Amino acid sequence: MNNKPLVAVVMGSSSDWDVMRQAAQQLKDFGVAYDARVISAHRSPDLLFDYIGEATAQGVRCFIAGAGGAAHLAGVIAGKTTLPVLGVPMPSKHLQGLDSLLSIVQMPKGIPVATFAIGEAGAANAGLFAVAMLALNDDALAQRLQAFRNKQAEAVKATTLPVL
Ligand code: RP5
Repeated sequence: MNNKPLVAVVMGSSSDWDVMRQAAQQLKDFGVAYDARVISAHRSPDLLFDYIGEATAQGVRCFIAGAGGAAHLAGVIAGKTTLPVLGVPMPSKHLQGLDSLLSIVQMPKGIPVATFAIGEAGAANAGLFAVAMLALNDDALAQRLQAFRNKQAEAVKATTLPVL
């Protein structure tokens, strides 16, 4: 990992890491430098605002934000930067992440957050979506992304079902 991250991966709690590591893993697998942090919008709002400024000054191209419950992290980041914000709803104890999903997806008009699926699939896809955005200006990355897609297609093609 070089020290010039292109993607900031932020989550509201260390309890989110088990899910959010899927986003980081995709970025790592594609060789995209990232910075992963625990910063809470409600427990540490000043730290969040400072970090958004620092990360932007360092040249990050987008934020991936994972949070659960009344999940305002992605929306607050989106309100503070014009960089793309990719929101990942965390599974939650009482509502299984439906609260997180609605909190992230229902952004009022004017401040968009691109919202992904609840949990691990959403985190991984947010990482892949960040890769796709960066690949618009990086031919080598675009080729790696295409190869990744080809591999999935080949796996489907090679799938056989048990004979009854
Ligand atoms: C949110 O509250 C976090 O994003 C996390 O998903 C949820 C629970 O946090 P902890 O109580 O586990 O720290 O802010």
